[in-house]
Amino acid sequence: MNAPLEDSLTPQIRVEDDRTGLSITTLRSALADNLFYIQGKFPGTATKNDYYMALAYTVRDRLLQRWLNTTQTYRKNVKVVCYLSAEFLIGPQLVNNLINLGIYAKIRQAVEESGLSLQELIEQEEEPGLGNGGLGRLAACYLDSLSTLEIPAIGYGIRYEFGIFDQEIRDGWQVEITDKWLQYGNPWEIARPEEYVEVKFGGRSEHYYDEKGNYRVRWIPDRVVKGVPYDTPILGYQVNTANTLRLWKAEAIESFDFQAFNIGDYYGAVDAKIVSENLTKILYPNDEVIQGKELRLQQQYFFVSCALQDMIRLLLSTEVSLETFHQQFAVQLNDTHPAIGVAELMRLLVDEHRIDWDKAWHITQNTFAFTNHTLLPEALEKWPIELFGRLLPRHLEIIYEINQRFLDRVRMKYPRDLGKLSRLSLIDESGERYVRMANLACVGSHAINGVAELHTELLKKTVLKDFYEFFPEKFANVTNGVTPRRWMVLSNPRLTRLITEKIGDRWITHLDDLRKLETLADDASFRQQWRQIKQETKGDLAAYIRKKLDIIVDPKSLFDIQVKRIHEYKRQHLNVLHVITFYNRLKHDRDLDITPRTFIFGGKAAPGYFMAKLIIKLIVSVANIVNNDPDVRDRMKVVFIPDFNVTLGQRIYPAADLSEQISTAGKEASGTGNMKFALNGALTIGTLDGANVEIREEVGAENFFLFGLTTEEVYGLKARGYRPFDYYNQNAELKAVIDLISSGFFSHGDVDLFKPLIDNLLYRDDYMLLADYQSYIDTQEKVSQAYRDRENWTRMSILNVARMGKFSSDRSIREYAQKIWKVEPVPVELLQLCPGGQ
Ligand code: F58
Repeated sequence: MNAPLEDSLTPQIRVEDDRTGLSITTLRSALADNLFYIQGKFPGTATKNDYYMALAYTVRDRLLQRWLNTTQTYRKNVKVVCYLSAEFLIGPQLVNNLINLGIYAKIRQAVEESGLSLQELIEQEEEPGLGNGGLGRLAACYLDSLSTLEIPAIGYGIRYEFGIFDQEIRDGWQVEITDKWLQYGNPWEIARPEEYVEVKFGGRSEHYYDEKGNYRVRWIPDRVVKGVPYDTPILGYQVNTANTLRLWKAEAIESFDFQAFNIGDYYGAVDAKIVSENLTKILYPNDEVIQGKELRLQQQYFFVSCALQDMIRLLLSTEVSLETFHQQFAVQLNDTHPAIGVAELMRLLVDEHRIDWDKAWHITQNTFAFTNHTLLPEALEKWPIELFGRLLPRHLEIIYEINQRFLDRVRMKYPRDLGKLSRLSLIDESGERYVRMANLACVGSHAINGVAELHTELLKKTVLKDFYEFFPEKFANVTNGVTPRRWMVLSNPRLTRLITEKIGDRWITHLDDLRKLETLADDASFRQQWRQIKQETKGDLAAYIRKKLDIIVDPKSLFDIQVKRIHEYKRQHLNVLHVITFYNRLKHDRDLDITPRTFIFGGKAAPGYFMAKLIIKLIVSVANIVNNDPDVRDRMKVVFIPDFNVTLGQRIYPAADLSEQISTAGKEASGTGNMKFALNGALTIGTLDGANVEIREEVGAENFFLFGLTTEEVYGLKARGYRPFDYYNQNAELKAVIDLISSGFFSHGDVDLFKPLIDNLLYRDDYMLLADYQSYIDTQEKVSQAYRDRENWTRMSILNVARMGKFSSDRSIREYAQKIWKVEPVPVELLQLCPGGQ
């Protein structure tokens, strides 16, 4: 990879020694030192991984200086944002840190002078897959922006030993392989075992009178687990701010249960250790559909309790009163996964720190803010009361108390409206009783936001309607964004260089500057350069596909890409219906003058999600037939790239001509892949869903391929009674496609294989693929026509990029900071910190 930017960007460093110095000589000697002293290897016997580790430590040393300065600066009474998220999908760290430190080119030189290839070392890094998809990646983009904007922040989450599984495709089916990201050690984290906290589970609560005769409650747990923090410094771009991502690992309080050990029960003694450590073993790989698993609730409570105890300790280590907690911390709940924090903060304040209920409630409500990421009813978390009470008996009492006080206010506002009361209640009593986490989050927060304009409006009209009517002032929208550092500078060095040559580098932190490219859209030689870069980047992806999958694709064909988690609402199978339509048209008319296309898919399916796995099988089956059919050779190819993750995203987004954003209107909360594609010059084919609406507004309707029903039309059609079978019957081309799948053409004659998928489409079609089919096909035809006019396509591509300024996560974070958190930047000065001193 080429240097994204040269080192004119290197920030001023005042200390020059072996661990902080940035000269080539210092870097080269630091690399050799680390190979010897950390990896314990001579160059002759060192593996690539040894070199990667030595390099990573060389870079980490340079981060530490900034990180310690940052921590030091924050001791001075500044308000800190605490982003609570069960997932942080941060991606590989090496290159990002090189770029943010401004030493990419120097390190490359130092590495190459040692006879190594930087690219090869970069590829050694295992990415930490501590998230499922958009929600986890958003948290990572937000950490990048918080640091870049110099806003004091801590990300709190879970250090899963096994992150999202690695995906392999065998015989067309997804196979899940355990992700062992820690097996060779993680150079980016620093354990802080001395800062452990204890987290209780189970048992009962006990009511008593304290020494002053005040009525109090204490929790007598039946189990205690230790939470050990592991910190990863998150450096901002060209600033000295390095905030902390603090992930918690569960450990047993004692390595052995000595009582059990003494009576000879050796296995029993080690049992407790295993049970405790299981807590943070594995990330639940489901997206959108939640499973009410006890271990998942334990994970949630575990990391939230660790985080809140950590904040309280930080606060009490200063002179400041605990009653100012909400002035010191703004705590953002990334969906409902950390919503138990509302009850936990109340417990800590009331039971453990003896603050009275009303004051504690004021603090709590002013501390928390809640982001919702979904409209799918099946994704709303709720926990059976029995399970909840068994695990967190005191929290259940607290939730009942919060609920009673809240429902008293509801009754006051809506006397005799039992429907309202039962919908707003924190407890679902319609059948088996549940605790509703979204309701807890809404009541316990001062701000509630959706992640795109449409999504926020729909929240107010549907899933959170009653809350909106009760607390209208709490609702706000903050449209998602992505970090241009990783999603352009790092992943698209060629385009980064071209843009920077033309408009300077300010756009990297002020993405609106890309507007300056607009006039260049009319410059033929600029368009030529733009096209050339896309061509080369597509060439890189083609080479990857050939090497990994042994499929030859033509970089001159239109790269039509859909990468994201596999889900019925995201409609990868609608894309497949188009692929087969395209194929049929070619088969029926061999001389058809079409625009050659490469259809690329990627994404993981939740291991228990049968339909999603069947969709993958369908894609791969269609690919096998199409790619081996000489009749369509050179005109179409279909590729499923296995194991889509952050690293692969960095290769794929920049290589796209067409971005597929084709969810059923009203289902995708925002999407963020849509932004990464458009920022890298892909045009979008999409529905009016999530942030697509705003992307289209920004880039202009003429530069966006819109199709499909609107949300209102979806609702309307559902209400009138949707009959997918009629669409099938009335559309000969659609019928031919469906019949071809049913005939076993793609499944070696097996007519049963795809039956569940086809029956679902014909008789249910919850996501209305058949209703949108014709509009999608017609719009794809427009795409093909548009691609033929290469000059105009390039113009549209340039205009897309030029108008993507809004979708920087810097903009999102500024909005959170102003509207919700009320925090200001606190610049960090790089002081001379000598080890052992200060
Ligand atoms: C995603 N949600 C939304 N959830 O689907 C997407 O539209 C949005 O852009 C993104 O959040 C960021 O706001 C999502 O990724 C999960 O992965 C959860 C994981 C845990 C279980 C429930 C779903």
